[in-house]
Parts: sequence; structure tokens; C-alpha cells
Amino acid sequence: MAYRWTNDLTAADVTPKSAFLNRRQLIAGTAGLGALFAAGGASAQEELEPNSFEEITTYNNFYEFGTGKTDPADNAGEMVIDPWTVTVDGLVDNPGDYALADLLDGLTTEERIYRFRCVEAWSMVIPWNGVELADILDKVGVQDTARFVRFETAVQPENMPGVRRGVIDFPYVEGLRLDEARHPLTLMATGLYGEPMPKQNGAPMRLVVPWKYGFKSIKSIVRITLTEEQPVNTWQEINAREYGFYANVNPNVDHPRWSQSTERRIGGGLFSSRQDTLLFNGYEEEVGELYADMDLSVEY
Ligand SMILES: Nc1nc2c(c(=O)[nH]1)N[C@H]1C(S)=C(S)[C@@H](COP(=O)(O)O)O[C@H]1N2
Ligand SMILES: [Mo]
Repeated sequence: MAYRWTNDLTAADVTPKSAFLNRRQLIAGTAGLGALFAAGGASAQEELEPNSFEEITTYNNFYEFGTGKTDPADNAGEMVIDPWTVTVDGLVDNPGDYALADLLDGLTTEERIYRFRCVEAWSMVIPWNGVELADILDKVGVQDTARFVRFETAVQPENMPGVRRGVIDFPYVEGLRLDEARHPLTLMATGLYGEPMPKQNGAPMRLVVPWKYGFKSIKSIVRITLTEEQPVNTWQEINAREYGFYANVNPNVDHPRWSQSTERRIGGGLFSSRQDTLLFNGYEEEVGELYADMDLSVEY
């Protein structure tokens, strides 16, 4: 199991050799070469071969910059990410406006190679860098009455053409149940492939919840609020019949307008066939228990 998500396996272990050679210095001091052979075995590595940096940064959803897949790469350059302030409020012991560096100070950055599955039925494998969201929550001190975490994306109309055009209502909002937020798989990502997070992928800090459809993984976060009430997330607000709060990847619960049983792996090549979608995106063993009492076709 460890190969799926611990840092036993780094991107360098599964990237093409040319990229690997350039990255050796980056991984010095982390898991390193030995882990390649210790973790997972050949089939696991094959399965989790990451998409290229190019693919991950040129095929995106980030409606603040437009609805086309190349709009974020084309338009995100103007977003101002330094300074970056994150407001932490609601049911926390230490609310406040945190400079990003202060929020992350002292927390351990890890590399996590995760499957990433969009509700639109395409997928990638992405080597993220980031901290566990649980560590941030511990730092700000979650109060006993809190049950959910709500997140908001930055709104910079002058730098975001999709915001100027009002393609949907902004700010983009997402939410997690507290136990989901505290799960060790839930990452607050600050980079990918060992580089600072590209703007089109949600610089400087975005959520990654690998067992849920991609829209839960909210980008460019400026506000984290601990709440008692379940937040209404953006896509649920837009169309609650099609997009729920939970959004767990599930091949057995179709979207009203398309099947979710298979997916198209980006970069799979012209003749690559669609692949089967896995329950909880392949992380059932880790997260299935969180939903033991739920009817996943009702709470989609
Ligand atoms: N703020 C914000 N976050 C967002 C989105 C968005 O439009 N705005 N799109 C979501 C969707 S639908 C997906 S699939 C992922 C895409 O992440 P990626 O472009 O890094 O692959 O971001 C999610 N986070
Ligand atoms: Mo998505």
C-alpha cells in the first residue's frame, strides 16, 4: 500500500531518465534510490507513472482564467502570488491573517504521487509537494464544535479574465468534512515535480484530495474557515443534481450526463484505451472507512 501515497517513492523514481538525472540533486536527502526497489514493485510503478510536467501544466481547469483547458496556462501569469495572505477563521483557537510562510513554518513538506481524476472523466498522475492539511489544522487549533472545513480561492478581477467575465460565481468555494480534512492523504500542495506550484495549477497553495473528483481540490487558497455547518461548494451551488458535496470518485455512480466507470488518461497516446475508474480513485483501503455508513449513490 505504501507505494500509493507515502514518500517511499519519489517522482524521480518513476520519471523518464533525462528528467530524473536533472532532478537528482532535488531529491538528495529524501527517500532516494533505494526506495524505488523497496516500494511497490514494477506494476505499481507502471501504474503510477506520472504525467509530464508539460501535460500537468497545460491541460487544466481553473475557471478564474477561463473555461478552456489551455486558458489557465495562457492567462494565469498575471496572478499576484507574493505576498500571499491566508485568512483562518471560524471555530479555531488561533484565527488570523497568516502570511503563507508563517502558516507553513515548521511543517514537513513531502512528495506524494497521486492519481488525479476529474469529474469530466479524464485523469493524470501528478507528483505533488506539500504538507498534510492536518498539520495546518493542528497549528491553528480546531475547536471541538467544528465539523467541516471551508476553503475559498483568491479573486483578482484585474488578473483573472474568467472572473472579469463572470463565467461562474466567484470566489470558488470548496469544503471537506473534518475527518476527510484530517486524513493523512489530504495534502495542501505547494509544488509539483519539486518546483513551486505553477500558477495554472493553483499557486501558491492548493488542496489535493486524491480520492475525490478534481473539483474538490480547490486552487490558490486565501481563506480557511472551520464551521459547524456543511459548506455549499461551488459546483454543488451551480448544479446540485450533478455535483454533490462528497464527490468521491466512484465508477458505480454515474454522472447524470455521462458514465464514470472509465476514464481517459491524459498523455496515454493516440491508441491508448480508456482505463477503468477505481472506487475512491484507488484509495479505498485508506479512506473507505470514512464512508462506511453512507449510501454513496445518495451522498454523491
Ligand atoms: N479555484 C479553482 N479551483 C479549482 C478549479 C477552478 O476552476 N477554480 N477547478 C477544479 C477542477 S474541476 C479540477 S479537475 C482541478 C484541476 O487541477 P489541475 O488543473 O491542477 O489539474 O482543479 C480544481 N480546482
Ligand atoms: Mo474537474
